[in-house]
Amino acid sequence: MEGMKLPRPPLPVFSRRLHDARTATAIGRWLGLALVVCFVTGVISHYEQHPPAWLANSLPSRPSWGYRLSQGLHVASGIAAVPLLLAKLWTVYPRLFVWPPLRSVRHALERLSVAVLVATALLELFTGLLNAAQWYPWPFSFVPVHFALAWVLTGSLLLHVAVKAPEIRMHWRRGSPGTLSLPAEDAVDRRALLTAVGAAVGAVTVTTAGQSFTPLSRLDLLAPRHPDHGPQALPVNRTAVQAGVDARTVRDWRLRVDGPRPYELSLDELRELQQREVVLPIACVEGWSKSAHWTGVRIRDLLDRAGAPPGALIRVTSLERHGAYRVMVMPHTYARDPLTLLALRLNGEPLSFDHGHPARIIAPNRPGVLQTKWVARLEVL
Ligand SMILES: Nc1nc2c(c(=O)[nH]1)N[C@H]1C(S)=C(S)[C@@H](COP(=O)(O)O)O[C@H]1N2
Ligand SMILES: [Mo]
Repeated sequence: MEGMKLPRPPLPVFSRRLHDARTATAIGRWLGLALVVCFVTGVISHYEQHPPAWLANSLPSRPSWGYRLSQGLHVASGIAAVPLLLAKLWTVYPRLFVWPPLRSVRHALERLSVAVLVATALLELFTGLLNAAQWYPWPFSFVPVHFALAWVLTGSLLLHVAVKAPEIRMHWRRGSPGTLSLPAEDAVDRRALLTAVGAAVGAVTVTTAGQSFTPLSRLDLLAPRHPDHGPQALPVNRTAVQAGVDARTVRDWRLRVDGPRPYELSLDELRELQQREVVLPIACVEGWSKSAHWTGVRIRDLLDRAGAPPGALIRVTSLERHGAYRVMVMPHTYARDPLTLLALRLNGEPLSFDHGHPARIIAPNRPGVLQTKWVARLEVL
């Protein structure tokens, strides 16, 4: 492009203050950390819900709080990334106006990769936030798009860090070689900016983390869910009315267990079997979690009675007619775990319709979407 001197249009002019590499690096490393935590926990969540064939019957059922922790971190790191991303974009946006806009092929590729990085980061955080609010105002299906964008985002982030490695190294710490040439009087402003960004991250975290981290539930002001709000002290995602389940639908309800020795049981017969009590959380993929006391029959006991082989994969079907979570497949690791119940009671009362009356699944270390409500049938596959 040598010799092609374009006249500079009247673009805005920026003084260097805080639009510099030191500020970008200081914010960028926290943003990078948040995005990496978000990516790793997101991949964990995705493979728990859609395991590849080799994992399908061997996902671990312990620790029982594992999914709650990983999904809590996923949503918290995603929320924390929002103010970090905004601050980072503010710091670097003058580069949008560099002149000439493309200096070389390398420069063009670098700008293109930054454009992809910024676009996917904004889209990923935005769709994730709206998902946590259970609002899906777009024509595409959330899960595959959010998952695919996560890989594009992570790939372009790695590329960006690789391209910028020399600059990052120069500005990593106060006193790094690159920071020595910066005007000393800017350091005060930079510290003020970083403190403000830190305060913003702290504020959004503290006012939302309570949706899954119950010690903070009283500060849970901004999260779309409050862990204490709901029938039987537990939130509800899909209500019985939404699922089309009511007293009429369950009047002749019997649990059907299909295996080498198939059988059926009424609710009264289920209540006569040995009851167990467990304390396990519902950990919703949309970001809220809450522990509860569940009473019911061990899935393992029901399967033994049907003559199921110990390593069998189990299919659970809800009496709900439609809905993405009507059918669930359970690896033997969960089906054989003594904590996994067909629950009949919740927090000392019979299950309400909204929580899955007459019977629902509760298993350790599983996403909420797989804790099937209104169970009608267990099948040994
Ligand atoms: N049959 C059926 N079971 C279901 C669902 C559903 O839509 N249909 N929603 C799931 C989701 S997304 C969650 S988070 C939990 C919530 O359980 P709760 O409403 O008892 O808190 O139920 C799960 N079980
Ligand atoms: Mo959920």
